[in-house]
Amino acid sequence: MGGLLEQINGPADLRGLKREQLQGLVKELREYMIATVSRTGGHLAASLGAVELAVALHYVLESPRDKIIWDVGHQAYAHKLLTGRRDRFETLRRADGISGFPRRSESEHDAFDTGHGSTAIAAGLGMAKARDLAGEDHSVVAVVGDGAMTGGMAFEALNLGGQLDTPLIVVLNDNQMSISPNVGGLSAYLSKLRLDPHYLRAKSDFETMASKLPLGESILEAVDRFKDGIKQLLLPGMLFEELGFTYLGPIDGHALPTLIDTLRQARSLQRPVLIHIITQKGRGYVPAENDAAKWHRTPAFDVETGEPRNFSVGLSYTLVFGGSLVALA
Ligand SMILES: Cc1ncc(C[n+]2csc(CCOP(=O)(O)OP(=O)(O)O)c2C)c(N)n1
Repeated sequence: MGGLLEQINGPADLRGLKREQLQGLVKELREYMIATVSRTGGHLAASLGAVELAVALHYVLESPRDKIIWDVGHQAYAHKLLTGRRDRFETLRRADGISGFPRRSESEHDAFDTGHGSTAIAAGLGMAKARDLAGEDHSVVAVVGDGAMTGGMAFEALNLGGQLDTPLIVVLNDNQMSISPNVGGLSAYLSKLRLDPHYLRAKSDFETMASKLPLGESILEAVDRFKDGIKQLLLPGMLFEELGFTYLGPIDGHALPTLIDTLRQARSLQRPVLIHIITQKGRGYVPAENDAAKWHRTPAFDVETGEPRNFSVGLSYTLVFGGSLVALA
């Protein structure tokens, strides 16, 4: 381990670092994660892709006052390492060890117990509403993958969240993968946002132009009609905007300064915001970058070759559970 990670025993230590130190911390986190998971096995690829995000979130927010909810929770290893579980990380997914997913019983920084996908926005919405009722003002952030975003509960929560109009930040972590490559209409829509630079240029051109037009009544009406007519075609993120979220993005989810600035901007808006970040699943470990589906969840492996380690781990929970179900059937 290098010099930075061993100084981080909680998010407050991270916030004490200078901005220019964060990139070094990101590197150490990836190395630590790869070395440990090579012995324990676990969900490596998704967590490797969310290292900068975890660092940026804990740099900008003040957990546990602010709430961070990781959808599924399999991408939260960096979050675990930054929130006082570095020394116990070696016990990952073992009996009496730390869980592979966020657990409130494990840390005050785990805002919600996860495992099942597509729940984070709904949970975040509940926490945001509870905050409002209690007269508090902390931030609530739900991190959702593009795979989990296709689940019905995620859409139900977006549908309500935009209308409640209370501060809630959704980070859409778009790595183009579910366990395997993502499919379907939402996936195609996100690709369009990602790949077509015209969307981005059109958005800023339109905003500049609209702000320069003279403010006569008829012109304003015309602008409104014009906006309604073309915004569906031109402005990025209109699906989310129409649901009531301010859409920020797409941004590079591995560019720490952009992530930090965008999170601060989102928080200052004090309303429902969706930040669309583009990340690479498996980032920083070449075998996982090359085959993210295989590395979604890995057994213990040899770091040099990427080959599974050849030792018996005995019966798995899944094997026993599946076998019992079959026997009962
Ligand atoms: C309700 C539910 N269905 C299926 C799963 C199995 N599962 C775990 S991770 C995952 C992929 C999630 O993809 P995404 O949200 O894009 O996250 P990524 O792994 O790409 O970071 C799935 C389907 C689950 N955890 N919960």
